[in-house]
Amino acid sequence: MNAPIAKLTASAYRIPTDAPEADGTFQWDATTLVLAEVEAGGETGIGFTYTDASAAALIAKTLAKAVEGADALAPPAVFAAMQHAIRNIGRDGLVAMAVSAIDAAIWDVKAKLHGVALATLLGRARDAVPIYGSGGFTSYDDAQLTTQLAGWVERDGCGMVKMKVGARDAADPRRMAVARRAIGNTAELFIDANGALDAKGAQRLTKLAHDYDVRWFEEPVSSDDLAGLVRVRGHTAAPMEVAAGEYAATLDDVRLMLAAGAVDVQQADLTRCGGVTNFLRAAALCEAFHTDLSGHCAPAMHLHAACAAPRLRHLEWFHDHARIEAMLFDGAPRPEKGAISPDLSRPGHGLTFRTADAARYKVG
Ligand code: SMN
Ligand code: MG
Repeated sequence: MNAPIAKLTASAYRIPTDAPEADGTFQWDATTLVLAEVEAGGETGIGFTYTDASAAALIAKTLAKAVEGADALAPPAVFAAMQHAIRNIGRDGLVAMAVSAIDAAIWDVKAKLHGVALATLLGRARDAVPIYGSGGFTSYDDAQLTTQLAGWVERDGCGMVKMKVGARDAADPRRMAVARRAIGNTAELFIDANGALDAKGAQRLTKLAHDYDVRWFEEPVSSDDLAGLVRVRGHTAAPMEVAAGEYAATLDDVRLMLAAGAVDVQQADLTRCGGVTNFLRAAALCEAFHTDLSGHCAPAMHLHAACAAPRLRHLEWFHDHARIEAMLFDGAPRPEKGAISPDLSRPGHGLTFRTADAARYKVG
């Protein structure tokens, strides 16, 4: 049995944020979603990533040539064909994101052709995945920070929330105090510096963060600086953990981070690291290194693979992405008691793109 891929298409949508947003090293006022659609055996599968709209052209013009005609029931073989096709245009960044969206769409169509939920096809290790609310942007005032973080704990039942730090050193202790007041003493507080600090600056912030019982310090220094992450991890006392990995585009990126001992918890983003195929391989690497894995952003794309991944600790309920996925996809997951779970009665990812609602945001 096989199901040749009849068509691969792509489109892009730029959705304004609901308020100006910033972290330690970047600011933005819109998010672009790039959607890949694969037709095979009379079914359509979808996958998406958050990146520049130019990825849509890369998918429809360049990668479609490698994918069309290949067997949708053999996602790892299509993945290998895509890797072969991109050798001379660069494998990371935008290209890895385009490949990730296509790979996720192929797994979706495969599960639909088998008439089962993707989590069922992959093989479930769990039925639900804990989420942590994520936002707490450095552009927010204290009232915005309080409302957003408290909402995740009180409305969605999250046991963990993450805020951004590192934009203005002097403001961070006050902002962490505001966050801790907003979420009470039970929920865990995470911070993410997006690589804004050097190792000494991170050490200073680590000491201050202990006063607010911060449990997770993400990208204290640049993820390119594995030695710096190792240093920060060395002076970070339990229960605070160091995490990084959101830019990993290949298994080697994940392996090098794990082998360096750079993190307590490895992060990987299915929409950047090579789709469902490579996310599960990254999960196997984490298992081999006895390290937990956390899925970065795009919760609706991660959910089914996260149910299948060993040592999966949690998924990131990132404000921009949770908002966009609820706006534009029927079947987008909804938090319940701090977790999300797949609807196993819907084949594939269980997501349907609301084309008409998305039309006003279309940019490619
Ligand atoms: C992040 C994700 C997506 C856009 C900007 C920043 C971030 C995170 O580093 O981990 O949420
Ligand atoms: Mg981050």
